[in-house]
Amino acid sequence: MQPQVSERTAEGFREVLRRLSAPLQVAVAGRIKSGKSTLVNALIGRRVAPTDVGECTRLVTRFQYGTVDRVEVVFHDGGKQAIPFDADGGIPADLGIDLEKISHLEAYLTNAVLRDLTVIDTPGLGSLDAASVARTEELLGTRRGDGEAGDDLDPVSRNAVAGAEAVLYVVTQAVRADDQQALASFTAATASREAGPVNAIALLNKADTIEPDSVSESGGDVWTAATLIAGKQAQLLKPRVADVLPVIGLLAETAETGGFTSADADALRRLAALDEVTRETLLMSADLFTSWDCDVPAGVRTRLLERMDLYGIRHALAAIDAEPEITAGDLRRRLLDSSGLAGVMSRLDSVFRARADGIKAAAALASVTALAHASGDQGERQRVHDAIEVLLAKPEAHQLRLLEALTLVASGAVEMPEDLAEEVMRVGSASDVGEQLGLPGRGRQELTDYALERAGWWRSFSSFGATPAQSRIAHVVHRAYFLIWQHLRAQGT
Ligand SMILES: Nc1nc2c(ncn2[C@@H]2O[C@H](COP(=O)(O)OP(=O)(O)O)[C@@H](O)[C@H]2O)c(=O)[nH]1
Ligand SMILES: [Mg+2]
Repeated sequence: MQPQVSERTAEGFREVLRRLSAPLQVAVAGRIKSGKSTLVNALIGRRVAPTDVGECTRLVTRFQYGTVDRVEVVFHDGGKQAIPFDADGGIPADLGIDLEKISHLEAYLTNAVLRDLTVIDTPGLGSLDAASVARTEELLGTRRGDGEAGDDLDPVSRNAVAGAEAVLYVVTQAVRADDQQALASFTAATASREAGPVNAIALLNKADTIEPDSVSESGGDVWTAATLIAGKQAQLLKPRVADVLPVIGLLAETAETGGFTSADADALRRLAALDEVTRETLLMSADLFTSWDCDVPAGVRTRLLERMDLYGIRHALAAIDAEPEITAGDLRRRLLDSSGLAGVMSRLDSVFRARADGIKAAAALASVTALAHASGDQGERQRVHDAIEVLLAKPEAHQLRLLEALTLVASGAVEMPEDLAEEVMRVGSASDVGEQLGLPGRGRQELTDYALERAGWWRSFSSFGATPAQSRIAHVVHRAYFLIWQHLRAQGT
C-alpha cells in the first residue's frame, strides 16, 4: 500500500508498524500529586521516577525495556543527551538543563515488567504549571503539538501515532468532573471512537489517607472504606474504565523497591515496645509522630513516615504486636499485601497484557484512519479507507471486532440485558478459557460442550429477538465462542 500514498503518510504508517511490534504503551495519568510516579516505581520495582518535588516531576518519562540501564533527555529538536542516574539509582530530580528545550525523558531499564509494557509517567493534568499540563496533554493526544522542526510528521499525524495505547488513571478520594473529561479525551484520542474499559483502568490511590468514618458502612476500616469509595467512583467513571481499584502506592513502592530495610524493621520494633501512652500520642498525627519526645531518633521516625505514612506504621506495629518475632522480610510482605498492589498487577494482566495485541491493533487502526484523514489528498484518503474495510472483513480481525463489541456494550452504546452484557464482558476480557466461559477450573470436555452450546445460542439470538445493534454484537460473540470451541477441540486431538 505504501507506494500509493504520499511520503508523509507512508512515514506515519511506518511509525504505526513500528509501534505494533513494540510493547504496549501504558500512560500513568492523573492530577499532580496523586501519586503517579510513586506507583510507577512500585510497578517497575525500582525507585527510579522522582516523586514529590523537583523539575523532573514536571516532565514526561517513558520507561522501556533495555539491556543496559540508562536515561536520555530527548530535546524538541530531536537531539538526545545521556544523563547519569543519581547515587540511589534514580533519575535525578533536577537536570540543570533548560526545561523548555526538553521534549521528554527516555529511561531504558532491564526490569522484567517492562518487557511487555512500556510505562509512561506524566506530570499530570490540573497542575498550576501550564507547561506540565501541555506536556501531559500532548502525550495523551488531547492537544495538538507545535510541529517542531526536524519532525517528519505534521502535528496532527504525529499526535495520531504518539498517544499511549492504554492508560492507568490515578485518582484520589475526590473524583472531579474534569477527571472524567480528561479520561474521555484520552480515549477519544487513542481509539478515535467511543471510550471504553478496553484500555483504561483507574486506581484509587492513597487509600491509606481515607477517613473510614467519613464512609458509612465502612465499620471504621480503611480498606473497606476505600473499596466502597472505589465502587462509587466506578459508577461515575463507568463507561470509561474497566475498574477502579483501591491501592496504597506509597506502601507498594516501599515494599517493592527495597525501600523497607531491616533497620526500618528494628525501628518499628522499638516503637512497638514503647509505653501505650507515648505510642498512641505518636500515632495521632504526622506532626506528633516526628516531633513528640521518645527514644527512637526523630530522623529515623521521619524516614518511616516518608516511606509508610501513619497507616503503614500502624499496620506494621499491629503486625509486630501480633507476632513479636516477625522478621523484616515478613513485615515487608505484610506491607505489600496491605498495599493492594497484587490486585493492580492482576488487573494489568487481565486487562492490558492479555489483550495487548488487540489494543495495539485498535490503536494502529485509529492511527491509520487519522493519518488518512490528515492527508490532503482525497484519493489517498479513499484508498486507505477501502483497505481498512477489506482488513476488517478478514477473520483475523475478529479480536478487533470483539474489543469493539465489548466497548459498545460496556459503554452502554448498545443496550443488552444485564446477564448478557456480563457474558460479553467475560468472553472478551478474561485471559483464561475457563474464566472466559465462566467455568473456571472445569475439564476440557465440559468447556468444549459449553462453548458450542453458547455459540449456538448467540447465533440464534443474532437472528431472532435481537435489535439490529444487538445482532451485530451477537455475531461477534457467536464467533468468539466458535473460535474457543475450535481451539478446545484442537487441544483434545
Ligand atoms: N499517604 C500516601 N502518600 C502517597 C501515596 N502515594 C504517593 N504518596 C505521596 O504523595 C506525594 C506525591 O507523589 P508523586 O508520586 O510524586 O505524585 P505525582 O505528582 O502524581 O507523580 C509524595 O509525597 C508521595 O510520597 C499513598 O498511597 N499514600
Ligand atoms: Mg510525578
